[in-house]
Amino acid sequence: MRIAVINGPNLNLLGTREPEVYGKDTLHDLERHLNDLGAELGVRVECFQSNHEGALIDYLHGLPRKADAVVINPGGLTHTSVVLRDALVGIGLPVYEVHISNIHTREEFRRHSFISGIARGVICGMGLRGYEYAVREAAASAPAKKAAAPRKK
Ligand code: CA2
Repeated sequence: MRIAVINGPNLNLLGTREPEVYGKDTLHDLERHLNDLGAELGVRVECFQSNHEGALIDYLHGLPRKADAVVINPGGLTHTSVVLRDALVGIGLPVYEVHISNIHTREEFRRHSFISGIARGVICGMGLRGYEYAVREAAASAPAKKAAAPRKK
């Protein structure tokens, strides 16, 4: 079982600003923790972060060959990106959406997510532990069913 953990724009700033909202740990701390957790659970965790929508989509397109589930915090793209949603649907893997903060108690524009409607699960407001919960859940859940192969004549 392989789990891709993806962070979108600005999440490389974790631990450097707004610690009251996003905590004190850096992205590097988070990724190391999730790699250790993967080893403990017997799954492979691969982490990726980009500030570029197109780079995230290119990365997603390569995932069906190397991952069984996606844990994603799309950052601000959560609230704006139809193309990210389309890419997540297109790859056909189970998606777990994570937000560090509770997007429902913040500004009105953060309450809508383009991703939640296609996600298998959504975790928000639990800080960085949300990623851990999502990885545990992805590791425990069955992968998405692959489309049936065409029958031989
Ligand atoms: O709560 C979350 O995880 C968010 O996805 C974070 C996004 C925000 O646009 C979403 O509404 C909710 C922002 C990511 C910015 O990350 C920073 C981290 C540290 C310092 C500054 C920004």
